[in-house]
Amino acid sequence: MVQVLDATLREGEQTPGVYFDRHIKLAVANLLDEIGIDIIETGHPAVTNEIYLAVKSIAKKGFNARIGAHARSIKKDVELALECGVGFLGIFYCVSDERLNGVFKKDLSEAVKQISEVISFAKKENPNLMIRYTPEDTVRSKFENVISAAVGAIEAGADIISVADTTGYMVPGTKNNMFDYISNLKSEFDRRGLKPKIAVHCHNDKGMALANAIEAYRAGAEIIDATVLGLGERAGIVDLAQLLIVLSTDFNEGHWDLKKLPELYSLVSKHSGFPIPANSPIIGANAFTHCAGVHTHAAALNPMHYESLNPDIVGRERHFALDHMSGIASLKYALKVLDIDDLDEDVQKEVLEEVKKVGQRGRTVDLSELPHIVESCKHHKFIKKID
Ligand code: HCA
Ligand code: CU
Repeated sequence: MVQVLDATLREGEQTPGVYFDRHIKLAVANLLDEIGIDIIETGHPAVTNEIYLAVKSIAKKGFNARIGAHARSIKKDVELALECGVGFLGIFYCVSDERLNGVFKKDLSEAVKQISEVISFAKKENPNLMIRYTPEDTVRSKFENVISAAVGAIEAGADIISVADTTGYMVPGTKNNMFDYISNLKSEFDRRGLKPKIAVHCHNDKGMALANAIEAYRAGAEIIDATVLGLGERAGIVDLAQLLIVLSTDFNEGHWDLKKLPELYSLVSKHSGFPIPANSPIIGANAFTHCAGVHTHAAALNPMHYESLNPDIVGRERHFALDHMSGIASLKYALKVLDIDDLDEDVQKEVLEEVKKVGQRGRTVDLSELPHIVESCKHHKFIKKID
């Protein structure tokens, strides 16, 4: 059974300008827990005292989800995370020669030593702690470096190795694909008799994050990172709702309460200041709205003609937009929803003309507006009659 790690409160807060107050972080964590998210990464306690306090209060809530903190491979970061009482600790450290030489002025063996020491320390302090080690920018780093650091981390007590596509570099079907990467990594561990869980963290710089995450899953990754609205550094990471839907509907991995997703998304959208684009899959205002006459005609007969996802899966409803594209089927559908069943065909036609006129002005007619159009058309017919 695959697990999903939500990183909205950690990676998501690395979106420029996004900050969640402590009580909002708690509310987000609460909803994530109600949805049944397996691991919640709540922040990096060394960044500010506010984050430290937020991580601590979430960890104290007794959620079913495993509560995690993020830390650099530095003892001080780990101590702060341990003080918060988390059950999961994500430690990251780069392993590429370029970064080690250029930024840290260290060679690989010194880096591996530091990673191993910090992980052994954390494990000794709390043997029940689930520890994930991430070689930052995993997929662009030299494979031997990744293996040395990961093996060192596992021997020191890491339970999970995460493959980070920190720059959204991978593309399915090319030589840089996640399926092969995870498969190769797993066989390296197998050869050494090591059995860490494999996690994956995919950035979305080329819009490939979800596709890469699914590739990783198919190759055996057991934990997948995501955030609400795909928030995160630059173009962000995998979108949580999209990931949960694909895992549940296409891979039979359904242990999440998907109906709570819209509430979670509005909460995060409101407090991150990130509007939900209308055409966003699953959550966007238009995600289950049919528009063109051909579509609405067929979808009114049977929604499967134009839907591969039933809106009910997230507790939403299907809509038929009324605008310049609408045909009589859309209008009839809307009238039925409004319980208006006494309109002559000629009035219906006139109502449709009016709807199209509004549509040509660049907006849709919503259901609260339609009865007024109906009334004015009825009135028009009445006036014509007495003339
Ligand atoms: C970061 C980088 C990171 C780390 C992922 C991880 C990445 O912002 O610190 O620790 O698993 O994308 O590599 O998010
Ligand atoms: Cu990241």
